[in-house]
Amino acid sequence: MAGQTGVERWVDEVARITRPDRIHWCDGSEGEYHKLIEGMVGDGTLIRLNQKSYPGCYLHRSNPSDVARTEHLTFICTSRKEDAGPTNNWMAPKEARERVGKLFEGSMKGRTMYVIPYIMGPAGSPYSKLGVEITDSPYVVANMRLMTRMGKVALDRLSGSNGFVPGLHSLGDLSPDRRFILHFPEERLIWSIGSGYGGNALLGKKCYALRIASWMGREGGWLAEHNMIIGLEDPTGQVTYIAGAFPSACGKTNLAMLVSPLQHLGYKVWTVGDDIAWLHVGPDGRLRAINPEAGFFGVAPGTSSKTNPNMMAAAGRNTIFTNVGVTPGGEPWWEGKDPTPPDGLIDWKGNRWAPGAEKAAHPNSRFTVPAGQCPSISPHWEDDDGVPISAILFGGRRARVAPLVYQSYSWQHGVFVGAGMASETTAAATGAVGVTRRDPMAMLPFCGYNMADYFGHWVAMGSRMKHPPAIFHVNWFRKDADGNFLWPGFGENVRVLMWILDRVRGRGKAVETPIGFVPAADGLEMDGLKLPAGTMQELLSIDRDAWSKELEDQGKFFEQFGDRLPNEMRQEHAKLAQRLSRVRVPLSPAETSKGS
Ligand code: GTP
Ligand code: SPV
Ligand code: MN
Repeated sequence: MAGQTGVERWVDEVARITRPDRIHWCDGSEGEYHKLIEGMVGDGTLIRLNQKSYPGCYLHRSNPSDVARTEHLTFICTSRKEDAGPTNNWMAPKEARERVGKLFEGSMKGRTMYVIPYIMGPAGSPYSKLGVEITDSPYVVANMRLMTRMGKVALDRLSGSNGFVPGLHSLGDLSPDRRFILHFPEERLIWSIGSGYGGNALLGKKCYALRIASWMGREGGWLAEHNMIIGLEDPTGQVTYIAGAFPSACGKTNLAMLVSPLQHLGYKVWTVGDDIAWLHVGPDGRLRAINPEAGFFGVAPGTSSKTNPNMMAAAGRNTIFTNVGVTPGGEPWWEGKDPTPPDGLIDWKGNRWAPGAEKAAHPNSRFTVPAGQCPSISPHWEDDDGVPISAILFGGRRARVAPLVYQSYSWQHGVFVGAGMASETTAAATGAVGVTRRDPMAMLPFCGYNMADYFGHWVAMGSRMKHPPAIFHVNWFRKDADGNFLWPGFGENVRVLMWILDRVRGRGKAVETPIGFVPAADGLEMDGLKLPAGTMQELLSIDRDAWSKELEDQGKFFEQFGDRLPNEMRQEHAKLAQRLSRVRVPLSPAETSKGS
């Protein structure tokens, strides 16, 4: 009962400060959800979509200044600044409580305060964790119901334990000047005010499952990662599990739901998770992954029945769409859904859309979908012990430099590959789009502690495992001189997954290069895919001079950590420099081999 009392005490304390008109404890029932939805349809927070073609689907238009994560307003509040590290914004806990505490005073006046008990992870899993979010946004409640196991199921588990992470959220006045997303990892506490947007407001997701959990994982010997998780089935029916870290809007969801064009050869992808993985060393000495979430908060633009038919099927019912356009027939619409925009389209702000510069859907428009609705959902996605991971992928958007795929030489080298990765920024966070930045392990915005210590933790995890996963880097986004993608991507990525599977099994044709093993010119299965002459060579080529520049950028990035950077990262950086210095030709190696 201690936990229950703990929650009640905290709820009372928050209510005294925020002064809501009413307090509602969420039970997570269907009836509660429908009442919430009806309330939001009534006050215009939601728009009912066409219930014939999109049963149970609604559209939410957010405040136009609140459409993405705001990284510059996101803080790690540790007592010592060094523990947050140079890549995080830091605020002293005392200052944070005073400054932001003021903004919560009376912030829920006239509103209902919702108390959301929730579980991150399958209800019976030893790896799952509890949270309680307090919010004054019914939109947040509805989304939390889709994204987590919420309500009674969590409350029941809570009464048997006292460990839960409290997260306080209020919409405040939605002003970006009074918006703060604060994490107190030492106290396991989250405060968020001034935004209703996904990653800022659904506190179970990035705030808990990544920033707070990464801190917990470092203390407890496990990892909380920005990862999709898939099972790749081979012709014998054996399934090999792969985790993949790509930055926001860089292809995790799409890879997780890949429809294989090689099903006739017996290869198929099963979805376990699309955004977050908690990774523990299991009793078998293998890395085991659970997906702490229960739904997908996916990027709408670019999603179509061609690129991601599984998501199109999943998001056809019981889905909340945020900031997409709407057709006169009441169906959601976004760029890339079909080739031509329908007549009479209304844009994401509710205005009549006309062809021109303005997009009908915001580039970071999203859908919130129950994971169980995905046709490719793995029968093991809710396994209490998680799934055993055989390979980890790091990847990003790189128009140049990074080849389609390469394999690291070892766990330690693989950690360096992840630590040194970079990607072009996307609309998932406010700010410039398309700027290349270092984004180690796709965790730059999500690591709740000093990233130097994080790299050290990754190195240490390797020695805890009897069979550490093989580590790869992938890049679906390499472009030609005219700015066109060289690789068709989406379903065709299964060809790369097949090579990865072969490599994990000690097979697969590869060439040793300074950066790692790259597929031989004829190393990938190309049945049914014809690329223009020279394209595969270009996709697999390593440009010595570009990599020398990359090495220099990585060095600069690592420098900011000073003495705290683990020696292993310095060693790997030096080894890469050495291997590169031995290359005599500017391009290696694929340009010399005649492709098939
Ligand atoms: P978050 O939810 O922000 O963490 O993103 P994510 O990593 O799950 O990205 P997602 O799969 O939603 O993809 C983001 C965008 O990239 C979408 O517009 C996709 O259509 C596009 N995309 C995904 N995979 C590929 C690919 O293989 N090739 C190309 N060209 N585009 C892709
Ligand atoms: C991301 O930005 O990486 C997302 C969306 O997955 S959000 O949950 O809003 O952070
Ligand atoms: Mn994400």
